[in-house]
Amino acid sequence: MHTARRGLSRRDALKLAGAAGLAGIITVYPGRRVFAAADQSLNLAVERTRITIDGETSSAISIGGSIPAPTLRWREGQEVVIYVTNRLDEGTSIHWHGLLLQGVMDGAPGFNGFVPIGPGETYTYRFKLRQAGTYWYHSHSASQEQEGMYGAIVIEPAGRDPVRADRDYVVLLSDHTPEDPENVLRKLKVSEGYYNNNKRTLIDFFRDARRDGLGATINDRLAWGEMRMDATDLADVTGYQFLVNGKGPRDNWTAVFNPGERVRLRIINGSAMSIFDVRIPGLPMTVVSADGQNVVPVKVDEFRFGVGETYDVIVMPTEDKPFTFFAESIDRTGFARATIATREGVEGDIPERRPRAILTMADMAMAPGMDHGSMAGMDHSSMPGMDHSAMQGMNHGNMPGMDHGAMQGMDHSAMQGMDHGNMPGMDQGSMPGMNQGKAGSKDQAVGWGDAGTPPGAKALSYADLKALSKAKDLREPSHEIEVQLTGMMSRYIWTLNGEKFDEGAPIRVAYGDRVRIRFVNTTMMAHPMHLHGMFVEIENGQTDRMPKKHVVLVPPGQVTTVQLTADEPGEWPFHCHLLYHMASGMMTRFIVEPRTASL
Ligand SMILES: [Cu+2]
Repeated sequence: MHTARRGLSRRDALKLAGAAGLAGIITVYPGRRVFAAADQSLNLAVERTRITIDGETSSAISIGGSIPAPTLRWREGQEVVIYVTNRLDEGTSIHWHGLLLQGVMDGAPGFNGFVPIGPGETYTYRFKLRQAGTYWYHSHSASQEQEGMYGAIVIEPAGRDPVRADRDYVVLLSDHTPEDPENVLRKLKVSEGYYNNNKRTLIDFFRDARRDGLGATINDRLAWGEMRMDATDLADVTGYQFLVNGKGPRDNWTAVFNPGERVRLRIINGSAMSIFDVRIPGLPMTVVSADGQNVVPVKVDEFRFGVGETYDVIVMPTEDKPFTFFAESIDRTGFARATIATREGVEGDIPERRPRAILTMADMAMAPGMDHGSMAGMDHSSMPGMDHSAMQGMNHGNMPGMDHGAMQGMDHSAMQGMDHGNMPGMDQGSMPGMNQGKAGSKDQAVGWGDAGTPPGAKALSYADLKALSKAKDLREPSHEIEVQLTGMMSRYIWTLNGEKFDEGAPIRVAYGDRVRIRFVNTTMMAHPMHLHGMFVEIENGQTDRMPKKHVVLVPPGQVTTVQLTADEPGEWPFHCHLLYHMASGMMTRFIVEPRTASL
């Protein structure tokens, strides 16, 4: 078992599962704990603790004594029993993210009759595992997830695993703030820009231009400031430490391999608020599973990783050298890092950091049928047919006092109609970093879609995901449910269809219905939309093999459609998985009513 200290080879995992026999409930966290209970049960205590990341210690909450919580290794078909004891002085809960189960076992307070587990109480979860794959579990109470309450779930298939691997590692990404999460939310509500240090210089430019009397010739409704949203708010909380399996970049979690082995990485985004761009320079990743569901293998160099999503990838390092697993948060305030090497204690190069993507008006103009009326503070009349010609009359020759230095990173792609040829006297040479609209330029990434992927490199797109097996329900959806992702960033209110949680009507479908859900993102942020209890299938052109997912990352200003067979009765949480968005109201009830109820 030379590999067991840090990771668990597939063979070892199977051996352990075998040793447990019918009981079969195994929890393993590399290097920390292995328990195999003979009585098919497992005890997990929730308690306050301290966590030390890269030498810095702060407050946290653990499940089962560690952060992340112990990896639960189970087998499809087993019935598992988990006793969760709350040693906090507040209510808690554990939600089994992505698992198909009875509503009350889903662990979301206020849904399906589940009530918070009170201080000192023990709650017994019991459910049969009806699926295989990579999932995770986390608190669904207050902001406890942000404080460390998350762990991985690995369910081995009952039959043969179509994915072959010599090594099997969980790579759980998370974000940790040394600050009290309740404080974070309070500050966000006071001022949405509190954590946004990357103020965009285009705003300054327009402001200055107005101050200098040029405003009359500029359609100032173009300025982002008018939208009461900050164009750089790809993420709205920063100051995070980004972790891999609980370790900061300096502590450097390491996965060990022998050259030539197939290494399976079960990558989970267990962050509260952080969307990442993930890559392993020099090591292509073959995506074999998304959100726990097998897909036709697709080879990529990188992928954008929404909160709550999971991807299993296979890597096959043949050289005896360290590779760096690198996950940059999309606001580029930091990164999570780990190492894949033939031994502990070595490290690979830290790749060059990429520029932050700047959202453009093009991002906002993408959404057909977008309800512009719901975009608070924005002058919608100027949006759909944005009149760039209004800028052509701008007399650039009269801009002697214009501070070109302030134009670094200015996004000209939003000004495509602007005739640069009419700008005599404008010293283009003094505008470093200026991007004349070439998306993907090295200097400045433009638009949500641009992760700064270098030419020739392949970034995963949802369109690439194709389910390994054919869908069971091929009916056309009988009706469509529109879910607008809405918000008022100036007051840090995030909503669905313009209404805060439990202010609007829940979504109701009948058991057995086949429906389409149409997500219309009217905001400037991406929202990873998560449905409990069921998988949705993304309408990505894969006809009878649409990928099944439990989290769908809906880009800013865009529309994403999914289909769903409502085959799990209950009252399921349906929410944005960005923790503070959910906490501020971006959640609803998705009710699957038994047929009898409608008679
Ligand atoms: Cu959100």
